[in-house]
Amino acid sequence: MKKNPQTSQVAGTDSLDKQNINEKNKQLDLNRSDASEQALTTNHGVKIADNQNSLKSSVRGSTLLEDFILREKITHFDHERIPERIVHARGVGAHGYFEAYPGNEKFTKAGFLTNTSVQTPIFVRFSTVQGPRGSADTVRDIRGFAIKFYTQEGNFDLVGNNAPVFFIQDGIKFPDFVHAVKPEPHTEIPTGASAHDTFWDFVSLVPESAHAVMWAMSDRAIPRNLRSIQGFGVHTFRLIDANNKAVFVKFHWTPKQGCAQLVWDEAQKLAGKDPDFHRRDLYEAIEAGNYPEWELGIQVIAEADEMKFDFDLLDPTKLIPEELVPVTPIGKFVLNRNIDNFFAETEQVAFCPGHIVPGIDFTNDPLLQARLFSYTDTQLSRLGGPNFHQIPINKPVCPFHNNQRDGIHQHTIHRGQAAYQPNSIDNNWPAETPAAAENGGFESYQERIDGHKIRQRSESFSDHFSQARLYFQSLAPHEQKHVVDAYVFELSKVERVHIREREVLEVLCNIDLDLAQQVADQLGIKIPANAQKNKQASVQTSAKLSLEAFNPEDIKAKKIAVLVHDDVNQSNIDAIQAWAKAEGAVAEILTPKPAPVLNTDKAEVPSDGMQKAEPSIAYDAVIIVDGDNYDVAIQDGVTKHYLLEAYKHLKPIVFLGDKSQLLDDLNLVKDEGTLADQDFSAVKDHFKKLIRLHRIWAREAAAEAIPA
Ligand code: HDE
Repeated sequence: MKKNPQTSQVAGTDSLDKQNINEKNKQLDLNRSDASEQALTTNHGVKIADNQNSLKSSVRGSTLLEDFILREKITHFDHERIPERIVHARGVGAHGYFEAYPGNEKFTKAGFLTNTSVQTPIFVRFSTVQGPRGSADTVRDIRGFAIKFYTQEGNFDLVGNNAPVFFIQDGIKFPDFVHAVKPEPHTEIPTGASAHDTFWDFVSLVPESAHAVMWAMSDRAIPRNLRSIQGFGVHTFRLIDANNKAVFVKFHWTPKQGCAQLVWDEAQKLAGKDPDFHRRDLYEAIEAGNYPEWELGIQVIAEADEMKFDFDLLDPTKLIPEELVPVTPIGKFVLNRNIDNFFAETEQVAFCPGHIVPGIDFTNDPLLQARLFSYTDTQLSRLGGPNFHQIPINKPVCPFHNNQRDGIHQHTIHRGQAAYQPNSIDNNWPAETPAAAENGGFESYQERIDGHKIRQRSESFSDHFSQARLYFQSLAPHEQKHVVDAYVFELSKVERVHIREREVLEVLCNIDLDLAQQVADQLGIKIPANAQKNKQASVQTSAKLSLEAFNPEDIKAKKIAVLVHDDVNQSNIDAIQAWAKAEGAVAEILTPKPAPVLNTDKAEVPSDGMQKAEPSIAYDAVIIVDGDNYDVAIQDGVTKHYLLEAYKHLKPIVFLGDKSQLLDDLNLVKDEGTLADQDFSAVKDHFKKLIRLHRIWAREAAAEAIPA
């Protein structure tokens, strides 16, 4: 993963005003330390003559306490770790920019959403929820998708997930939910998995979790890479225009790259063979100039329509079907620069849903309300004190001044005698800004509140099952099958039979009897004849809930494994490489050993990696190239396993020339995704279409016969 110096600069920003981006870069530059050609010193600037030996009383004598160089080095090392995030500990980040589309003034006065001539710098952090910092990327889990917008009016943090709904309705249940899903306290098992008793105990007792659990059991929770996930703000927010008129909104972000998922066997294998699979993919795509891009959109609901749905807008376990309220695109964002240092940027970035700017406001969603407190509070212990906003990755690009002073790790040297307000010594500076739109002072939306103090859940939050069914019924048949498989897999890991039964009989039966029956049959659970069907949602299916609605237009950055052996046909290799280059895809020549192979003219074909070390699970499609070498290929267990595994994982495979015989010799059932021809050029268009569609779903039954 060598860094390309060209892409470490911001690219793709030519057309627009770069002022904002440059400001953030300048700010980060001030804090970057590049030590090449610099002397090694202590933290206080003393040049070090010997960094290999501590100071001793004689060559074989005891170490001296006076060795301030040794003590400083060891002391710093002893304190290198900070607490990892309680949830979302495993993450990966990148820099980029946001551009607003024209016409958003009708919704909001927020400058970064209305000024189309500015590129607003952003930092994005993707994460899994359950696993610790060192856990695997490809586990079954919801993905966090947090965006920090460094706007001219302050930082706006949109801290979302790749599912539009959450597991609980009220923040007071969050510690319970997290304790249940995290590794169990007596063993600290399992890492990066929800397939264990405490998770299923909790969710089977808390039916409001039914909808989000369905998302977690679906293919959404095993994304192929992070470039191909959607993002959702989950809660309903408010946008406020220049006349202080408010609308309700749900935020959506949709990948231009399309959506794509792993198959479960592949996800599990990747967790072992390349636990950094998603991290590596994002880094390499950005280094190669394949900048991932998302469109930011909103579902807009007029204040007068707040009560018109058969669910409550304040309930975070509900989505708004796009058939009822379409998504209006309001801008796009691009990730185009990798981090320089994981700790300084990705680990120290501090998001908070409470970071909003004029033109955006909260609603009374009780989950959101608890989040507003939690995130800043957690940074006090993670980042060690109240000045974490001064850490370069968290610092706003706009000026910020107030009378907050001192505290651990204060970096600013505040000038002046008056650190209070009102003051006459400094003319009352820093001064308040009146709230009118043209001035820019923040003003909370003046929502009318009239009620009794009460600990109670609104009756309008009480339907927990109809949207879970809406989601299940909106999935394509292969996606539904994966949901069934996921419930069976997870519940098979639950040791207590009563928990399995409760989930099937009291949750799944209420969602969809057909789903419940399929899971029950495999677990050996009997469903009583009088099992209830729950009420249906007003919308029965919603097209944009299936991943099938998000196929990409092209095959940019898709990875193709090209299997070769000695005496390979060079002309097909040339055709493959020219085609991949033209399509922006990545074709890698994989050889039996790291050394080059020879083509039929005895010229060397360089290796991009060896088949044993670059498994099929890391690629989107496979080609095996022809040559005078069938006997070698059919004897090569690694190559045979490669093809069988790619077939099992439903990938398009091209068998060139003599290699078409492998289809019979490996007992593979021919289908739309097994292409055989003499000439790569003859199959390339069909191959491209299959890669774009990502998997050969029709092969699933045949693939079950292939050993994992
Ligand atoms: Fe979080 N969440 N959360 N969460 N969350 C954290 O903040 C919390 C919730 C989400 O990349 C923590 O800095 C509470 C919903 C993301 O740094 C913590 C509640 C959604 C990230 C916290 C929720 C999220 C976090 C852990 C219920 C989707 C990673 C460390 C009231 C809309 C951000 C930290 C990053 C992180 C609390 C519910 C998304 C403990 C109390 C709903 C993407 O403060």
